[in-house]
Amino acid sequence: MANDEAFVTTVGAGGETHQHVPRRGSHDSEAHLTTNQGIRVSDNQNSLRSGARGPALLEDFVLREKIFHFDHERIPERIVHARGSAAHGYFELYDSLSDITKADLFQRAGEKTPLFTRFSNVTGGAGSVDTPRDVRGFAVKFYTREGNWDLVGNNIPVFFIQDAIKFPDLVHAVKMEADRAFPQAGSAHDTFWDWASLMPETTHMLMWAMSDRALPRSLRMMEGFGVHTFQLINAEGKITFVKFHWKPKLGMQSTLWDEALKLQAADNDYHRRDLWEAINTGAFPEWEMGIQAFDQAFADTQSYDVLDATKLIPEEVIPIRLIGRMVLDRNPDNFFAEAEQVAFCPANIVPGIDFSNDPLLQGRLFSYLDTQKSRFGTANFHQLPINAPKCPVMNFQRDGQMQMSLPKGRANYEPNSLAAHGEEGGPRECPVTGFATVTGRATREEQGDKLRIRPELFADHYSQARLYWRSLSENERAHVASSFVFELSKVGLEQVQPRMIANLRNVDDGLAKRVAGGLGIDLPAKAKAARNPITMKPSPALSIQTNMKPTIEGRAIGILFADGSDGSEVQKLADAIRKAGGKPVLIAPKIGGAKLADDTMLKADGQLAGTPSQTVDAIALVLSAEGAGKLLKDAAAVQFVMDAFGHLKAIGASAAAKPLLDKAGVEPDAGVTGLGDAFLVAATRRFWDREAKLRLLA
Ligand code: HDE
Repeated sequence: MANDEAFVTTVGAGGETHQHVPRRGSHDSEAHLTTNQGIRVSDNQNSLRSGARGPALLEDFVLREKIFHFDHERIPERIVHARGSAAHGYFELYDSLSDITKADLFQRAGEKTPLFTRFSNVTGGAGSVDTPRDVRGFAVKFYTREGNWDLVGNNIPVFFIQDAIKFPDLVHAVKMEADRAFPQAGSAHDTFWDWASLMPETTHMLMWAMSDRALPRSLRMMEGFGVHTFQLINAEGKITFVKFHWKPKLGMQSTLWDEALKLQAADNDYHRRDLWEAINTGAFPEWEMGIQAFDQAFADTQSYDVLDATKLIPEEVIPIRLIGRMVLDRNPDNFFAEAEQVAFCPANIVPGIDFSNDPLLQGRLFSYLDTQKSRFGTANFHQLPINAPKCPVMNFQRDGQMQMSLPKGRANYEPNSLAAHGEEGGPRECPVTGFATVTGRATREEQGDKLRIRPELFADHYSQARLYWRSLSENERAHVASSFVFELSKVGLEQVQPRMIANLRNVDDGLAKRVAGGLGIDLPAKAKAARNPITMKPSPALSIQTNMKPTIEGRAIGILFADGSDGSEVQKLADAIRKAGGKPVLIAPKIGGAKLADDTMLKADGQLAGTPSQTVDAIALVLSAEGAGKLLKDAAAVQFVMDAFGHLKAIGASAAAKPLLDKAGVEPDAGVTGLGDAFLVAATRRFWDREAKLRLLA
C-alpha cells in the first residue's frame, strides 16, 4: 500500500509538486498509481500538450479517463431522505420468538444477525444540514440467513397520509417550492401548509412533526418505528399482527428550536459527526427492538383501524415486548459505496413476516424497487456489496446493465432437464421453506369488489392528535404550539392559517387559541370533522420529557477554561464525566490551550468562538478571577453562557466565574451549580421549568 515515506518528492518545470515512486529499486509494489485499465501512470500533474503552452491532446487517455470518471461520480440523490448517515452493526435476539414467527432471525436466543442502518432527514437535499425540524428516517437492513429483511421506518410512529396515492403530493408540497427552489430542508412555507391544511388526515402527524420529536439531539437518542401493522407467521401458519419499535439505550433527548437553529450555523454535520464519533470511539449506539403483538379480535375492538398508518397503538394498551437489541459498531469504510448505495425496500421480507393491507404500505412495496432503477440505472443494484444478501442468491435472472455475476452453463430457464443430461440445471422452488404469502384475509372488508374507497374508520382524523396533545408535558405542549406559530407565520397564503387553526380546534381548543393568539389572528370557526373525534386516555409513553433518562452517558459536557484556571479542577471534572460515560470537551479561547494556575499549558479540544455551547449538553466554567475578567469582553464567551442558560442546560461555575454568569443574564435555579457533585447531577438533564422565565412561548 502507499506509504508517504516511500515516495520521492520533486518539483516539475512549472513548480508543481510530484510525489513519485523512486526511480531505482523494484517496481513491483502496489504503490504505483494506475488508470482504471491498470496502466501505470507516469505523471499525475500534467496533461499531455502540444508544446508547453499548447492545447491538450485528445490521445491523453490518462486525462480523459480521469475527468470522464469524475464527471460521473454522482448518482441521483434520493427523492426523499436524501441526507443520511449509516453504520454497520448486528441484531441480537433475547428469546426465541418461534411461538409467533418462523422467521429464521427470530428463532435462537442470543443469535446475532448482521445489519446496516441508515438514518436520514426527509426534506433536505443530500448536502443540506442535519438539524432542521424534520422527521428522521430509521431504516434497517437485516442480512438474515434467509435473505434480506428491510425494516424501513421513521422516528415517528405515524405518518402524514393514509394512502400511497397522496405521497407525491405530500413530497412536492413539503420540498422546496417548484418555481423558486426554496426553502431547503424545512416545512415552514406556503405549499406545505396549504396542502396540509386541506388534508385533515395529516393532523396527527403534524402534532408530532411540530413537537420536539422532530428535533432529536442525536440520532442515538431517538426512537424508531416500523409505523405500519405487519404480520408474523409461525410454523403452524398462525398469524399475529405486530408493530415494530426501536428504543434507544441512551433514552430520548431533543434540542430546543433555538438550539437547533444555532447548530445549523455551528455544525452542519452535527448528527453525522456525533454518530461517527460515537462509533469511532467505541461508544456503540444501541437500541432495543420491541414489538406490540395483537390479534384480529383486539383490532376489532379499537376505535381506529390498525391498517391506518396515521394511528398508533398506545403502549399502555398493548405493552411493548422487548425482543432483542441492535448495536451499531462499525462506521462505513466508504460513504458512497455504503450509505449512498444502500437500497432499502419495504418489500424485502423473509418467510415468517408478511405485510398487512395498510394502503400506505402497499404503495411503498411498489415504490422503493422502482426508485432504485432511477438511482442506479440498472436492475442489478442488488449485486452491490452493501445490498447483496449474505446468503446464496440463485435464480434465472440474467444480464442487464452492470451485470457483476458470472453464471455458468446454459440453464437460464426452468423447468429444464439439463441436469438429467449431465449439465448444471440450476435451482428450483421450494414449497416448504420458500416465502409463501399469507393467504387468509383475516377480516371484513379486506376482500371484495374493486373500489377506490377508504375504510370508514380512517375518517377519524383528530382523536389520536388529541391523544398526543394530552400526553405531553406542559413544556412540550408549549413547544408544539410555538412550532405551529413559527411555521404558520412563514405562510403568506391568507386562507391557510385560519384553515389550519380550524382543524386544530378539533384537536384541542386550547391549542387552537394559543396558535391563533401567537399569530395574532382571530380564532376561526371549527372545521367540520369527517368523523367526530373521541377523547382517548393519555399515553404518558409518548412524551419525551416525562420519560427522559437522567444520564451523562452519551452526552458531551463543555469545560471552559482560560489562563489562570485551576488545572486539577479541570482534570477532576473531565475524569468524572468520562467515568460516567460522557464526553468532556475542553474549550478555551485559543485552540493551543491556556496557561493554568500552576504555569503548565493545557491544550483545548475546541476554540471558544468555534465551539458554541449548543454543541454540548451542559457547561462547566473553570475560571480564575483574571480569566473570567478577560472573558467578559469576549462576546463568544458571554454567548456561550447565555445560550447554555437559554437552552435550559446545567451550568457549573467556579466562584470566580460569577461576573460572567451575571453578564450572560444567568439567574440562579436548580440547574446552576458549583463545580462539584451537584454539577454532575445537574448535567444529567435539562431544566424545562426555566424556559417560562426566558422565552415567550405560545
Ligand atoms: Fe419512503 N421512500 N415512501 N417512507 N422512505 C423512500 O426510496 C415512499 C414512507 C422511508 O435510508 C424512497 O430509496 C412512498 C413511510 C425511509 O435509503 C422512495 C411512500 C415511511 C426512506 C420512497 C413512502 C418511509 C425512504 C426515496 C408512501 C416510514 C429512506 C429513495 C406510500 C414508515 C431509506 C428510496 C434510506 C425512502 C417512497 C412513505 C420511510 C421514493 C411512495 C410511511 C426511512 O421510494
